[in-house]
Amino acid sequence: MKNPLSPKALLLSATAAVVAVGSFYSCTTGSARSENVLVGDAASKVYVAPGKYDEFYAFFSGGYNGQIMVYGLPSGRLLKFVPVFSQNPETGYGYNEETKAMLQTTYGFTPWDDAHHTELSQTDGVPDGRWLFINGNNTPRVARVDLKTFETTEILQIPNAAGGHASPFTTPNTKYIVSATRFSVPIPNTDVPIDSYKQNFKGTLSFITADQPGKMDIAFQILMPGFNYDLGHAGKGPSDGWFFFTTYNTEQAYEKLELNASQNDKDFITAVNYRLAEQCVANGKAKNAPADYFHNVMDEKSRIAHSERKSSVKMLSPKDCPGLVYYLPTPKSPHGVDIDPTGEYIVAGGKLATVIPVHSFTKMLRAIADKQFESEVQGIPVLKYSATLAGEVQKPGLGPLHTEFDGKGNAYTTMFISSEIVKWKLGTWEVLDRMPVYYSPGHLMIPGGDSKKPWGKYLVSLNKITKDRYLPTGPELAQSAQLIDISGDKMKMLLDFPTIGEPHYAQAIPADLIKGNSLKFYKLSENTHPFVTRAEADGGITRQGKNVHIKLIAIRSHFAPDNLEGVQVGDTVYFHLTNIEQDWDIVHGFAVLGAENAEVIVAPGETRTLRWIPKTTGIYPFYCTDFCSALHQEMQGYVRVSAPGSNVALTANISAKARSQAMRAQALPNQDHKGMEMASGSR
Ligand code: RUQ
Ligand code: CUA
Repeated sequence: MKNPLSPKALLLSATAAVVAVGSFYSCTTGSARSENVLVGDAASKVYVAPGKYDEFYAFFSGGYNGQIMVYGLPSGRLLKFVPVFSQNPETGYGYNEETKAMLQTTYGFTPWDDAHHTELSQTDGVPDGRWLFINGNNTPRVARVDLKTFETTEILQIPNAAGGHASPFTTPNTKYIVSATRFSVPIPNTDVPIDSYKQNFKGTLSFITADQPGKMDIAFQILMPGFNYDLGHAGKGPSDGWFFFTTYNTEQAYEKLELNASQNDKDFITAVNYRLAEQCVANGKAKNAPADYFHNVMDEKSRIAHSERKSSVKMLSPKDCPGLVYYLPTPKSPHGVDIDPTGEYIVAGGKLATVIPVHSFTKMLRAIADKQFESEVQGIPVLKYSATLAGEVQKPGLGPLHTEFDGKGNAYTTMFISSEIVKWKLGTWEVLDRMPVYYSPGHLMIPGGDSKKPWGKYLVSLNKITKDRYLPTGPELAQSAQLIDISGDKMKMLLDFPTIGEPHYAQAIPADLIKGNSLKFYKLSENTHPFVTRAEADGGITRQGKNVHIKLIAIRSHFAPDNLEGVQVGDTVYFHLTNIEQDWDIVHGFAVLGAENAEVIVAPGETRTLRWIPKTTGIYPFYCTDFCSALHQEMQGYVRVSAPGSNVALTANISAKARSQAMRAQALPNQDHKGMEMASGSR
């Protein structure tokens, strides 16, 4: 199937690479250039025929939209948005009463965050398709998405932290995920002069237990000097048991960081021996420190989220646990830190560095044993650069940020400033290939590319600047992702596709590891929601003071009850809707005139609640918002709202059975059907 690359194409792609370097701001010629790097069979390599499945699921973080986008690869087809730190009108997440608790934080209801890194759970260092984690940067949080349901099922707030950026990277068996502070702040946070930074500001590295769903918690925090902690990755194989974090602003600047945090020739990679941390905690070396944070969990059976507020964490200070932390000097304001599949090499992306430095784990252990320290920072030994260095990739390009691996001994690094992906060889550090990308790539992603076993077939470049890549859509454009074939010696550009928000990172996994586990519906018999309605005749309306609870069912194509009276102005009404279907992909929705909340979408077998406060008397229609059947447009009902103190009795009409589908099909010839459709005015 594969066409050998013609010499002409090679020449063209080499020319394109040269032209692209350093000239990405002259965007008007961008499209022309990228056509040059396309190879003849690119279209067939990304074509997934109608009705066929993609080979990989890819999970892109939504950046400042707080969500996750699920794409199929290689087609680049968008499959789903998973809301995490957001309210989502498509699913009702964060709007319906059952999910609001997911977004609870100590700052109040927080339906927004800046979500940077998707991270698949791992077994023995390999992505396993059970869960997907993602971090919230602004109000530091980590979330778990269950890949059976593609739903956010758990969110843990990170206390004593600000800017949860180095997160939620996992250890090889998902025992822990981590979160490190990007911003140092006083810990506990308190009112101090900003210029007391050096004296009062600290960082924390949080290790979060993650292998038991519903039970995430802070296992311990490590109190660190007041630097900025940027990214992290766990060791694996020989380096299993260690965690590595990039560390910048070792200058401890607190103003004009652009200049003042770029002074030092080298910053650090922080190496943490977390097995030793476990021992120190077990031996009572950690202190109980005050903390204030929420843990929110979606109950599997009732499908209702609950919040718990917690007040303390185990805080470990490096000086109470000697050998816990070492600093590895690393040029210059490093961003990404990536561990190769063997676990031996620790690759840093020094944003302002002219080389890509690679540390050796073996040499690091030796340097520690031989005490090859150049200094100490607040009791933390700083190892000698020459003692841990395995090699440097020379002249890689400009602005290295992130590196992933193909499992065949090669590494791929994004060059933000020179807008290219650079392929280089582990061990010899020679540059093997370059591919211009459009424009300014941040992360790149190879399925399993940060794990022990990359599926090294494709690479996705996540580009920060789009400019002329797509039809213009005003001042803000979709972000651009580019799919590159890395199965051969030379990279081949296959596809451009847009992404929404600002995807920082993405991860991908073979579809086979997920698709067979996908839940088709919730079992109605297992629904423990207190307001579940299991059968048509069980619905009804009840009053508790000013609160009115309406229990109703949805089934193709009606609600029962569908006529409700006795509601008064001043009441708060709760519609508890149970979808009693037990069939895949048959969801119903609910909306009522004047509802200020998003619609409620209810999956088969589950119960969802819409809260509604009618403000004036009158008749209020409600209807199904999901086109569920041929008679979807008949799926409606009425609520009568009377004046306060009115003597209209509470009644719920449960005669819906009488209006069964068959009867209606009979009673509604085409003519009437159309008339009703127009009258309902909803389409
Ligand atoms: S980031 S572009 Cu992961 Cu937030 Cu590097
Ligand atoms: Cu149910 Cu439309």
